[in-house]
Amino acid sequence: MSEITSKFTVKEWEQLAQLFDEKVNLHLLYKASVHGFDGKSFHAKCDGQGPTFTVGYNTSGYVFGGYTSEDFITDGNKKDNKAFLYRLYNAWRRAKFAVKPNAVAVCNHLEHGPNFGDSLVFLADGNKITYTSGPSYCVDEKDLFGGDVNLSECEVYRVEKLKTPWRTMTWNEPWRKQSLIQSINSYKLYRCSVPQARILLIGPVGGGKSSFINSVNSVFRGNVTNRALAGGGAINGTKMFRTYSFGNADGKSPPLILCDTMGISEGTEWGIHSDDIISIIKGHVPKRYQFNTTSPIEPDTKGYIKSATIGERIHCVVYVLDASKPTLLSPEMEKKMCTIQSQINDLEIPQVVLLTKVDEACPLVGEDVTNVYRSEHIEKKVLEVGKKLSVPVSCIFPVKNYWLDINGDDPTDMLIISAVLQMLRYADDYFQNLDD
Ligand SMILES: Nc1nc2c(ncn2[C@@H]2O[C@H](COP(=O)(O)OP(=O)(O)OP(=O)(O)O)[C@@H](O)[C@H]2O)c(=O)[nH]1
Ligand SMILES: [Mg+2]
Repeated sequence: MSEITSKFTVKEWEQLAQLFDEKVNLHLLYKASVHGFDGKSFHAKCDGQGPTFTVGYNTSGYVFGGYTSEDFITDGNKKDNKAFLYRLYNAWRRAKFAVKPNAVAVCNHLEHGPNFGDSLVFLADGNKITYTSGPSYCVDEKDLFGGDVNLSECEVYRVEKLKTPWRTMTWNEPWRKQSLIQSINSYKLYRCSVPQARILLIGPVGGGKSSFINSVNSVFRGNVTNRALAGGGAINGTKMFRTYSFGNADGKSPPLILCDTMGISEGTEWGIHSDDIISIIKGHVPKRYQFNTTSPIEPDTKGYIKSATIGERIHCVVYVLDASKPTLLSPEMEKKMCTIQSQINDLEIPQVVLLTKVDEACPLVGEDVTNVYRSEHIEKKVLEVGKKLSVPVSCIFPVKNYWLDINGDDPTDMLIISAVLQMLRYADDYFQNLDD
C-alpha cells in the first residue's frame, strides 16, 4: 500500500488494459511533487524495481509517458523490445508508440529522471520535459504531449503482473491444510533423543520474527493469537531471548521450538550483538536472557549454559526479511548478515529464509494471498535474496503473517505451515549430519 496518493484517475486506470493487453497492477514508487523534481530523488525510489510505468502530466493537460520492462539503474543504457511511449485519452485520444527494433529504450543518468532512449527525458532540468525526436521511438513532441514541456507532475509506478506459478501449491482442497498440520504434529525427528527441533529466527529489526511466531501459534490454535510481543524496534521490538513451543486444542504438540531474538540493526546503538547469535546457536544462552546491545553474553554471565546438550543447541536458522522494503538488505545490513552467516556455515547449521510482508510488497498478493507464487515481483525478491545470501530458492519461503486480521484463512495458514514443515526437515538434516 502506498502512503502517497496517486494522481491517476479511474478513467486513466481503465486505459491500462488496452496498453498492456493483460491485467496489471500499479504500485506507486515515486511522485515528483512529494519526493523532488530531480534525478537523484527519482533514482533513490525507482532503481532496481523491475518493470515500471512513468506518467507525466503537463500544464496543457496531457497525460503521457513510457513503460520499460527493464530495471532503472544509476548509469548505463538498456535495450528493451517491450518498451513503449504512450499518450492517454485526456487532452487527446489514446496512442501507443513502440520502441524501434534493437534501439536503446532506456538511458540511465543520475542527473535525469526516467529517460526513454534520450527521446523523452523527465526531470533533466527540474520540472521540464526534454524531447528529441530521436532514433528510438517514432513520435514527435506535438503528438506525444502537445509540445508543452512544462511538467506539473511525474509519477513512476512499479508494474505488477501475474505469471505461471514458479512453485506449486494446491490451495482449493480444504483437507490439505489439515494434512500439513497432521504431518507436523506426528513428525518424528531423526534423532529420537532430542524431543523438539530448536529453530532460531534472526534478521533485521521489524522484519516480522515475532509476528511469525504468533502466526504459527495461530495456525495450531485455530484462531489468531498474540503470544510474542510484536511491533518491532525500540518500543515494541523483542529485547529478550524467548522460546516458544506450541500446542493444539486437542492437546497434541509438534516437536518444534521457535526461538525469538532481538533484531539486527545497521548501527551499534540498537540491536542484537552478533556474538549473542552464535552463543544462542551453541546453546549457551538461557531462556529470558535480556540482550545487551553493547556487550555480549560471557561465560561468567548469570545463567550462562556452559556445556549445552544437543537438545539445547539450535538445529536450523531462519533469516526473516521484510519483502516490502524497496531494498531487501542495505549494503551495511548485507555485510553484517554475511559475516554472521559465515559463522553459522562453520557450525554447519541448515539455513532457510522467510520473506515476510508479501501482502504489502505486492498488492496482487495483498488482494489474494494465493497469488504469491504467481507474482513477478515476489519472485524477483526471492531470486534477489537467494543471490545475496547464497541460499537456494527451495529454501526461501514467502509468507504473510497475521498482523491485521482477527480471523485466520486457509491460504495464509498453508504458507505458514508449509514453511514450518520444511524447517523441521532441515533441522533433521542437521541431526543426520551429526551422525555422519
Ligand atoms: N503487512 C504486513 N505486516 C507485517 C507482517 N509481519 C509483520 N508485520 C508488521 O511488521 C511490524 C514488525 O513486526 P515484528 O514481528 O514485531 O518484527 P520483529 O522482527 O519481531 O521486530 P524486532 O523484534 O524489533 O526485531 C509489526 O508492526 C507487524 O504488524 C506481514 O506479513 N505483513
Ligand atoms: Mg520481535
